[in-house]
Amino acid sequence: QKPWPNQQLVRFIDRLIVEMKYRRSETALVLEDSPTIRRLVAHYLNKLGFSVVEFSLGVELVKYLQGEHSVVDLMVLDWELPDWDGLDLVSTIRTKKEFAFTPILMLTGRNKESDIASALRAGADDYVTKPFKFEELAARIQAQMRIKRLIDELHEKNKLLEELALTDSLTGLYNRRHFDNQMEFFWAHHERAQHRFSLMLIDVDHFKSINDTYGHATGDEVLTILADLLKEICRKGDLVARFGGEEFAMILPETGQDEAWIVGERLRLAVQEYSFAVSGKTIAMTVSVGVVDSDRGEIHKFEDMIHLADNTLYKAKAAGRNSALV
Ligand code: GH3
Ligand code: MG
Ligand code: MG
Ligand code: MG
Ligand code: MG
Repeated sequence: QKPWPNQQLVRFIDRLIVEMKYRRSETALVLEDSPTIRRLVAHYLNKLGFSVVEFSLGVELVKYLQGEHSVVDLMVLDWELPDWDGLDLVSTIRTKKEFAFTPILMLTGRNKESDIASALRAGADDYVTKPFKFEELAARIQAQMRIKRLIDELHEKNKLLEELALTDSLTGLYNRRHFDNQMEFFWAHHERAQHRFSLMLIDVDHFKSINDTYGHATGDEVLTILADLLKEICRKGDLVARFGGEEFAMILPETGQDEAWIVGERLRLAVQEYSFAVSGKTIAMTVSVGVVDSDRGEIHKFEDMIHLADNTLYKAKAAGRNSALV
């Protein structure tokens, strides 16, 4: 029914697709200096559905882990290696945040109880002694992967929730909460390092009459289209938010108010020229814009800046609307 896709839903689906792709090709790393055992383990892991990367030296594995796009789902590590002590290697891997919960299984000829305990203390999740039975190795790996997949899922959901908490549900723009946080951040940065920035407030002219004429649902869709237009017009690095109702805000980093005004004027003209097409009707509307920059003397906290921009916007309204003022 809606001509404009719900951006949040689109993002959610994109992410699920990424997750499914990722699910299909779980990667296991095998570090083992004996070629015979390494190949055997790699063969078994393949049978379990992993794509396997093999290493015979600790340095090779560490180099791989430092690589940019290394997604690792499981590591099977030998203890005794030509170049590295397996326990030390495990502790080293665990210090890296992205591998804090990656399942690590030690596969080693050492089978004293004290060895097992120290391996687990160093950060290994499980321990299998050589010679090993495939059945046991497979069962232990599956137990680790159950936890690993749950952790990944929780991470994924958490990221999504964090993103939703910043997002306005109607337009997909940043919401007021995130806008306020960003304003505070930019203001602090300005005070500390004299980084100038501008704030622009945008309010739809006579929006009430659009609601009255076409209905609230159409009004909602007009706001969504306007939000997309704002995102299109702003520059890379600018932050666009829904300030409230039919009001929007834009933060323009490293931008003085004259330059910001040019953006505001361009925006005002673009809205004026635009035909908002909703369910077969084309609706025309205009916006008023108030611009202020952080160098203005009367600003002592970020709220002052919002207040000033709001005053300027009010003047633009009083001057007859469809205008951008500094
Ligand atoms: P002006 O700003 O030019 O002074 O007039 P206006 O009619 O735009 O201003 P006013 O502040 O009186 O009304 C704003 C209207 O915007 C009233 C409110 O119902 C409507 N509005 C606010 N939020 C939403 C929304 O999320 N969806 C819809 N459809 N309307 C909204
Ligand atoms: Mg060895
Ligand atoms: Mg308003
Ligand atoms: Mg108003
Ligand atoms: Mg208005």
